[in-house]
Amino acid sequence: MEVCDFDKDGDYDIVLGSYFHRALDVTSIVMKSGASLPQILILKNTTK
Ligand SMILES: [Ca+2]
Repeated sequence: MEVCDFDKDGDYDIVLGSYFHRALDVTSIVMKSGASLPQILILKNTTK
């Protein structure tokens, strides 16, 4: 997790990264769901 002004608008945003202890966990989830998993999630602060 990182808190920074990602979009340079003067407000702090939150950047979350994904972490799996075992690579097999990722493979198992992707195989079951057929979906890809995000590597990062950016929560932009839109308050004024
Ligand atoms: Ca910002």
